[in-house]
Amino acid sequence: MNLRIPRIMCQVYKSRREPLNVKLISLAFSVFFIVSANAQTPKSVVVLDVQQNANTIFVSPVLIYENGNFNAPYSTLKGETARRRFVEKYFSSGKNYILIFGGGNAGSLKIKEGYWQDGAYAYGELTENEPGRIRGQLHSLATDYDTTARGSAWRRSPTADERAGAIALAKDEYTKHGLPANAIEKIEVMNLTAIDVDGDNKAELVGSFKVPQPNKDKPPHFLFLIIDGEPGNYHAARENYQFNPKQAEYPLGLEMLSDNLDIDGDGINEIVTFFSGPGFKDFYLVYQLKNGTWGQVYSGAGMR
Ligand SMILES: [Ca+2]
Ligand SMILES: [Ca+2]
Repeated sequence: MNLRIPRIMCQVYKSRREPLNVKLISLAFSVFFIVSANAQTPKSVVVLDVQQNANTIFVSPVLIYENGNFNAPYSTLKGETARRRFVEKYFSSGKNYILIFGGGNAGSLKIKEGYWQDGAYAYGELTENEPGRIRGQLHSLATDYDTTARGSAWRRSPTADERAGAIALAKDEYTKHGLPANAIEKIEVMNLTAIDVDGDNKAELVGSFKVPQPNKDKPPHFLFLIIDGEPGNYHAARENYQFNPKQAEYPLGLEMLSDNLDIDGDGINEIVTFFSGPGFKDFYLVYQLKNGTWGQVYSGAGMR
């Protein structure tokens, strides 16, 4: 209760000193809001990252999609206020979200408690049909945008052929980056997941690879790939090669799949990935397929 009083006071204070041009801008936004409410694409979608460690469900904000733009969930320039308002709006106890696993509806996520004091995050509860699917290093997503009408939704481990083809492609990419063959032979698959971003029931692959340096205490060469095509005829539809030789404290550069989700409602799922940073701060990227090319449409620092 005591948190609400200053917020209301703040709003009253703000409205008293609003100049005319601010009122005109807000009127323009109101008109736009009415128009866009009739469009097929959602006007505002929140996307959350979901992890499970033991019985703890940890939720953190990835982005808000609004009026065609992928935006940070809140401004970090406005200090605690913006962060607190985000948590009060989206992480209030009892709020429900649609859990996304494999690009589609996988049950629901209920917020147990949200925190803004030292970051924006929440703990939650899953009421999914198959609990335990997001255990271990896997992440999933949650959203307030109803995805039940979507086509095929699945996410699986690769077949032996898919795995062999993906590793062969990753080795080729490492060769292009100048790594010697004897180093590339030490390649490790950190994660390789088959998903279906376009609903044609044919798999696309998302892979995270590592080639260690001879001295294992030194930072490895990381490679993230979105892979298109058929086993034996794969190509890298998107690549992120990361080698940070001076970095020593944590594995900065390992980019992993969170999940895929059609955020903008155009029928093709965007791919959401995360980098783990220090202090459990994650950094998120979103890739979108447009005109046959996977472009990066969003990057956001962990909102902690
Ligand atoms: Ca597909
Ligand atoms: Ca889309």
